[in-house]
Amino acid sequence: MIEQVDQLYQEALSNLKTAESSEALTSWYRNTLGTKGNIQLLTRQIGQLTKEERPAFGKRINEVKQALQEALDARTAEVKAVELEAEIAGGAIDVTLPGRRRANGRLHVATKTLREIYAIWADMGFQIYRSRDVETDEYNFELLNIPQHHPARDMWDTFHTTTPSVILRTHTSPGQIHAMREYYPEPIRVILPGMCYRYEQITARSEIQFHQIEGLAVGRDITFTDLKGTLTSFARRMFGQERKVRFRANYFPFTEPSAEMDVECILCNGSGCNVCKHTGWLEILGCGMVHPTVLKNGGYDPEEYSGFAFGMGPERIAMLKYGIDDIRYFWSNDLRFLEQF
Ligand code: FA5
Repeated sequence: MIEQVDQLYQEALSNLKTAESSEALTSWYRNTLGTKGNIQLLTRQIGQLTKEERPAFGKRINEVKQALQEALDARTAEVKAVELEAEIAGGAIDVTLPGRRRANGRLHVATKTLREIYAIWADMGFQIYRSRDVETDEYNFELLNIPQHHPARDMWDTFHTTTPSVILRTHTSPGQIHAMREYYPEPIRVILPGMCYRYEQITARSEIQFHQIEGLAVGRDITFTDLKGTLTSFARRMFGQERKVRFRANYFPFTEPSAEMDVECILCNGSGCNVCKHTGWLEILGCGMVHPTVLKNGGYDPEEYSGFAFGMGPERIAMLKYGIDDIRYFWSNDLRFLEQF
């Protein structure tokens, strides 16, 4: 069988000399040294030899494999050099072709909107207060005047952790309690931005994860007039000085009285369209005077102090501002959407 090895070796060497392209070398390798090549097939026949014949056969096969590999390397270098020369001689490079533009990164539309909102509130003297995403039931509900049995809990279903009473916050409002407990007895003007989580059906208007920006002002003699003036000023800075706003009575357990604020529809200027459902108004936030129980839970005496709070959804605001018709675009990572902002 050693003669067969030698014969294969000679044949392979002479075939190699006739291979004149990279493709021909690849196919030579496949037929000779590859896993289904001739040398490999012959190696598998070692089982037919006697125990005494096997070492000499194995040794010769290994020598031949090594020699063929070296011959292949040398031939590859020759062929590559010829191919390169042919390529250079074959055609000049067209340096007038325009280059490919490098794709620039940019801020996500949600981040842009958040920063725009931060800037307006900073201008009005509100500082950013960061609060946690993972909350206890006590902060997310109870201290905000929503006890265990309260039906208002149905408005905010959430995700629970394996630790009892530890949940993902459904709104940024628990940050009000953290801020009050930290700042008492100082007056407070803060905004509390961050992610919120709700266990609810995903639709064109609702996600299970979205940003909110909460606002809180606490001090002496703060009235509903302050709330209206401050929020109106915010809306005009955000949507244009001529923009009309209105307040509608609403219910939140942690504010009393409570309201929702609408701005005149940005798309139809109040004349009625599909986006505003032909009302001429768009809801942008919930607000109200901080409930005495919540003030007390934050450490402030409601006889001496009062305050207002509000909560808005920046993604919904961006949807209105840029005419985005589906909130699911925000987190689907589609560059065709993201590159528009
Ligand atoms: C609240 O979450 C109250 N904590 C707001 C508040 C704060 C009222 C302080 C009074 C005082 P609401 O559930 O309406 O309220 O949510 C507030 C805003 O969050 C909505 O106006 C909307 O813009 C946004 N939002 C609520 N749910 C979703 C959702 N599933 N997807 C996207 N945005 C949402």
